[in-house]
Amino acid sequence: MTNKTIFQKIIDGEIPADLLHDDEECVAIRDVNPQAPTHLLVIPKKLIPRTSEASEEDQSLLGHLLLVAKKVASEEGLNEGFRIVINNGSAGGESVPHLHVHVLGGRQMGWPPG
Ligand code: DGP
Repeated sequence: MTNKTIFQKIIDGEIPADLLHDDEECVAIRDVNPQAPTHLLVIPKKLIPRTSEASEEDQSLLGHLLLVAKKVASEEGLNEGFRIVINNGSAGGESVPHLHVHVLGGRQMGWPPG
């Protein structure tokens, strides 16, 4: 398969990555282009391109991603707070068409987000 996303290649072990979390359903890695002192990505192993293409059968998986997000945030010491972001589609700032949860922390977040 030639059109795998970069995340699928990481999940499939074709590209080495430091896995902060790895279970049957998802992995967590550090973002290569961090937007905060700590910037993690929680990525489902199932290829769901984006939230708008998730279905009812993904309900448990989507909840699991948030639980893993808070676990890795805690492990990274983000005790003062953190932000979870899921970009959806081009206007939402999505660049990799494989659903992923951003976990950002280590600085004060602003609102509204850009
Ligand atoms: P988004 O714009 O929401 O689709 O976020 C994609 C993120 O993926 C972006 O913050 C940069 C990150 N990224 C892209 N390629 C790689 C990679 O090869 N390794 C890692 N660790 N992160 C990547």
